[in-house]
Amino acid sequence: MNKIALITGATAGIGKATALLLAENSYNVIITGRRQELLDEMKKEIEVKHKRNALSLCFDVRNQQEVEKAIGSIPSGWKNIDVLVNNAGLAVGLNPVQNGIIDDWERMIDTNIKGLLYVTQSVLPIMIERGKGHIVNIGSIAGVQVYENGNVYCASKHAVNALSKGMRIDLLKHGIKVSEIRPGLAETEFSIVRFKGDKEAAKKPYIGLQPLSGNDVADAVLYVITRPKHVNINDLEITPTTQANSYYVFRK
Ligand code: NDP
Ligand code: 8X3
Repeated sequence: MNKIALITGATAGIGKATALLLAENSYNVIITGRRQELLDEMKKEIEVKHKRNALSLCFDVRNQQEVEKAIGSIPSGWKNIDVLVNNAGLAVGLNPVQNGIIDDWERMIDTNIKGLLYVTQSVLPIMIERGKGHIVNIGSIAGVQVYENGNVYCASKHAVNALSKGMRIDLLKHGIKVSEIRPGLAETEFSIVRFKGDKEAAKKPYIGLQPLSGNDVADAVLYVITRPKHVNINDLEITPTTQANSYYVFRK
């Protein structure tokens, strides 16, 4: 029996790379995001190229009712979710807190914290009933460090860090593993979203270095979920070789 993995935010970047890598490694994948056309393309690619099954669910993780409806609609053959990758997330804006835009704050808090909670709570009854499962939260180095103008994004990823620890404790007795992966600079659509479509500004964080790719982080997800049953990777931090942390980056 092939295992089933549900990946949120599978239409781009880390989530897309993860869904494709897991499909390549014999997982049947449930792919989610808000862009239906991209989900359709992904589903086709997974089925044709990787010869794996894919189920796509189009919903906004910020809307609790939509989340519940989408997860509730999963057909019986797909219900036994082995792995949940809570990846959907974003940074919007990079302003000092005094100039912060309320809508940006709400988008980050609602997506990165509340969305992760809504999806987790919808999937958990299935894992609890089976007495097994693995939740992988995509945090960030911004979840353990704070940098100038990163205020609310960093706070949201600090919340992911705290939630990962809290979930791990609460789910111990249910045999459910919880891991957090904290990437550093990864070149995806992340920066384009953070700079609201300004492609020039979006390139700047990656100048003079080789950032991580979505595939590099996907590889870490695959490692974490393929450890033996009695082993859990609690935290895995992954940065480009030329990045030590949020403050020290060596650029040529
Ligand atoms: P991308 O912008 O490339 O991908 C983000 C994904 O999240 C998209 O598939 C998007 O899908 C989905 N998404 C965003 N908002 C929502 C929403 N409200 N409902 C459903 N899906 C949503 O960024 P990354 O791949 O880089 O980011 C993935 C995760 O990695 C995020 O949690 C991010 O914080 C984290 N991260 C990224 C780093 C980086 O440097 N890139 C470093 C550290 C952590 P759609 O638009 O179709 O809804
Ligand atoms: C994304 C990495 O350094 O832009 O979480 O916060 S960073």
